[in-house]
Amino acid sequence: MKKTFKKSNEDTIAAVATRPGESAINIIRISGSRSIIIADRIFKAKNKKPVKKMQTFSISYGFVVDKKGDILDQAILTLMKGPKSYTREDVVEINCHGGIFAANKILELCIENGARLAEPGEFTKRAFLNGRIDLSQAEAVIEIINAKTEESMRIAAKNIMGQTGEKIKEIRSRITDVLVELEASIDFIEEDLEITPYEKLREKINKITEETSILIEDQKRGEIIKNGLKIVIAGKPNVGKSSLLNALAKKEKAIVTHIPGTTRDAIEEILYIEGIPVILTDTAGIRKSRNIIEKIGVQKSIGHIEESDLVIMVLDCTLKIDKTDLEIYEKIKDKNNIICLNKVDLGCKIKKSEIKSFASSKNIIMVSAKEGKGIKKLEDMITKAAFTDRSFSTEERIYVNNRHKNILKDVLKLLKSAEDAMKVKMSEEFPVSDLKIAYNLLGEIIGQKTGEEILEKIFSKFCIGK
Ligand SMILES: Nc1nc2c(ncn2[C@@H]2O[C@H](COP(=O)(O)OP(=O)(O)OP(=O)(O)O)[C@@H](O)[C@H]2O)c(=O)[nH]1
Ligand SMILES: [Mg+2]
Repeated sequence: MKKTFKKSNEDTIAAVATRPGESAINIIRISGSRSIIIADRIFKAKNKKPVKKMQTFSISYGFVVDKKGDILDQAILTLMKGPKSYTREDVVEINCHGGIFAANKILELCIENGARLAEPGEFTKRAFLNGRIDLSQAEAVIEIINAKTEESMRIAAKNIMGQTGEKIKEIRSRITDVLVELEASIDFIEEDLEITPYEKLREKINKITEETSILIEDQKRGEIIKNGLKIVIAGKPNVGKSSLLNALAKKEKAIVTHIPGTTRDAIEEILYIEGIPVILTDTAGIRKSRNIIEKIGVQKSIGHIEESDLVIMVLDCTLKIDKTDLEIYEKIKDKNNIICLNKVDLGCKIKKSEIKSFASSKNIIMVSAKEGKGIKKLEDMITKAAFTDRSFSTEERIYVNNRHKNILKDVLKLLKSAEDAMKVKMSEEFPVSDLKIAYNLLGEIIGQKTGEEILEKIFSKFCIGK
């Protein structure tokens, strides 16, 4: 056996791919040029056929044996020869009986016979390095493993099929089109043959900018679908915040009393509105208080507002708007917000126009948390506000991840810079340089010219055996 300390992509790797612990079966995965040789050393088929004689994508029943030839376990072996395998290398999977002992023992045998322990995500990394999938597809594999809702699983499944990669390639090829025209002009400059059609090219850049912006905008929705929409209910004491949480949650989660300052600590409830997970937080009513507990509660309320995706500010519509309301609005005005006039069952003293005099919010709604009036409308308003009015459907949308979004934001800046340069008719070298950088950056999304450090970071999030 070759003893090397440096891990190489040429090594044959092995890992237990199932979760250790009690289970019906466990799977040991081996990938690399030596996997068939190793399998033949540790597995004896009942029909005596060696693994190297097996057809690809066939299975064999037999026994795992140790060095002395003693049987360790009954097993089923699957052979998937490269390049038509997960990693594009020869892959052998051994299904053995459940429990920790058998699987670990078989893994040990693989190592003794020349395999090296796989690192987290190394099988998927090889699939990427060997060109079977692009980097965005590899990332989607983790997303499917981590998916907590059906909707987020569907998004990840589409990305595994390469949807993001396709879109990025399309944007890159549009950039190439513009680059070709610009570079052709540079070539002809000496001969004074052609004037660069900047107007036409700017239009093209604008179209690319638009598409890039949509991807960034939709990432926010994707994030919400994956991790839930964080909504905070805020307002003065006693306006009916806890009652509103209960009305939306359809249960008596928070304590409601007529005493202002009832809620001291933030109360969280997870619910689903049209299939979207919502993390709804009821907070302590905001007012100046001498009470130390209440003061801390108010501080917390402000913290929650800052972290939220959407704030529902509740007003008691039987009372006139006062200074505290205006101060609270100051804290939420830069947030996506809904202004909720509560207690309409008692008659409303506030006119919408009064609210519009200090708030720019277009989302103003009247409800009665106590009687459940207007709650359905409020739910509709929440989904519209969260998804900035664009119809909500995962079908035709592409959801990039956070890493992709940050790259796309840089691309957007470069596109703008290229467009600006063309606007003021700077020489072709300037937009060319911006567009080339943008083109290369986009490559990082699909894994072209992606540094080892970034790859490490991505694949380390995987579990061992994947
Ligand atoms: N008539 C009527 N009363 C309501 C409505 N919503 C809440 N209330 C009453 O208003 C009082 C305060 O309600 P809460 O939900 O505890 O108000 P809060 O904003 O959570 O108050 P704090 O926790 O003290 O900040 C209670 O007596 C509720 O029954 C409503 O829609 N109509
Ligand atoms: Mg309360």
